[in-house]
Amino acid sequence: MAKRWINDLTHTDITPERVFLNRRQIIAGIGAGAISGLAAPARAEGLEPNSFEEITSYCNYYEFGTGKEDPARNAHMLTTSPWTVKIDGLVERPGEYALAGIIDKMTVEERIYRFRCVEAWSMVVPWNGFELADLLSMAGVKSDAKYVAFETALRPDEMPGTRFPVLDWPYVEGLRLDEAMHPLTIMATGLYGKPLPNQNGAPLRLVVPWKYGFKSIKSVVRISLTDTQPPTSWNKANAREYGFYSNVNPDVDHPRWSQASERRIGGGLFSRKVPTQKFNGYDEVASLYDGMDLTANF
Ligand SMILES: Nc1nc2c(c(=O)[nH]1)N[C@H]1C(S)=C(S)[C@@H](COP(=O)(O)O)O[C@H]1N2
Ligand SMILES: [Mo]
Repeated sequence: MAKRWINDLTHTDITPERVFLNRRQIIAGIGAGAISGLAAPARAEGLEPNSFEEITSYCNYYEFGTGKEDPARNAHMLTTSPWTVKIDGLVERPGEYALAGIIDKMTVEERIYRFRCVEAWSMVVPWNGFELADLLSMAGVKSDAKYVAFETALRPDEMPGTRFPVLDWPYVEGLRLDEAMHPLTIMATGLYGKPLPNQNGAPLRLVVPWKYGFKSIKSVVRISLTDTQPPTSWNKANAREYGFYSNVNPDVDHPRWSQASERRIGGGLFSRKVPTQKFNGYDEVASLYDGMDLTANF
């Protein structure tokens, strides 16, 4: 069992959306020179979250189209209730788990994470949800399990993007078991204290804040414990560009773009590029990769 991480953020650490907007207007009013000398803080908790509007209007969710604005336009078509998650493979208690029942058993907490996409941009999102470790413990991980495989819903009637072979549907992702059990790995059920908008992966999506955005699979319907490394959608689509690990790493460039810096989405003054931090600044995950060549295992 991974050691439990105690989240010291409380609800009051999350700036209410309205207050935050006002504060940003105030910040925008002061001279740029006054704050331009500040280096970006290491931890997402120290960064100003993106607005609800930014987080929900600039998305990636190819089941609803490949444009960044397509998910906001189309994802309302997805029926998210009732929702069941099949948990199977190397678990003691496999089954179809009703999401409503799962949430009753979990401690829902709000956390702010710096969440990055692969195209060298980033947002800071106040997610709420629960640790994946708690969900896996509920199902009972067998001792021979080594990986966790995830699968998104595939409903061509509700997901117009899946009528085109842009990816090999359904969208799939995977984590090594120790990554999955790490307390920073959560299943998000909401953001800004509201239910998760469909375009952000309602009703249940993975968030792995030290990895590139595509690892954080949306609208999860199946979680399987396996003893072999599961396939992942972007690796299947282009193995040279997308590896299994996909840890945020400024030292390993994507073949088509630098990954040394990132642009914060939105926020005027904050939209300048900032240096990317290894593991997105979450140094506590570094030991998961001790002895591994992260250039080969990108
Ligand atoms: N099922 C599914 N999950 C997905 C994707 C997708 O296309 N389909 N896109 C991924 C990518 S590339 C990113 S950057 C993040 C974006 O999450 P956000 O739109 O909530 O910011 O979702 C990831 N999860
Ligand atoms: Mo992405």
